[in-house]
Amino acid sequence: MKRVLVINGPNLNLLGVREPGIYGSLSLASIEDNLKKQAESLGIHISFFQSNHEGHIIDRIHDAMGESDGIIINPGALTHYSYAIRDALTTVKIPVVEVHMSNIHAREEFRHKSVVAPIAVGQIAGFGDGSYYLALDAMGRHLESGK
Ligand code: CA2
Repeated sequence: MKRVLVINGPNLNLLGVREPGIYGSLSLASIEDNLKKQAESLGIHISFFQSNHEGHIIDRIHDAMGESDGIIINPGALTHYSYAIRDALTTVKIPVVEVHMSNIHAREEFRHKSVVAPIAVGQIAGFGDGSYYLALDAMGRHLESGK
């Protein structure tokens, strides 16, 4: 059974609590519940991690070595400037799918750049909570392909 870790970065613990206009009305716990059901039907073991602290996210990425076959990550605003998260993801050599609820390319200029995307298998953005489900499907297909 393939093991996938879903990481969410700063402020994503507030999903469903504030700014439903941009990020929808589902809480992170509800999205994780949906992902758990989807993972069951795909035969994937899934686990979750959220932190508002860059260093904790980096520690979790390190701990994924030998433990996870794929990482789905929404690094939040760290997407746009954290070379440390990019380096951690590169170092552990685990395939990465980057996720964003909003279409970062249609928002403010500073959100257009992702320092993570160049080291990811791919990026999914703009589908609200659906971005996470598309990412799990994409990760499943990537792991199946054996590439
Ligand atoms: O669209 C995304 O998923 C983002 O990663 C969300 C980040 C933002 O900085 C990125 O540019 C795009 C922000 C997450 C903030 O989440 C909140 C959720 C509810 C209320 C307030 C913030």
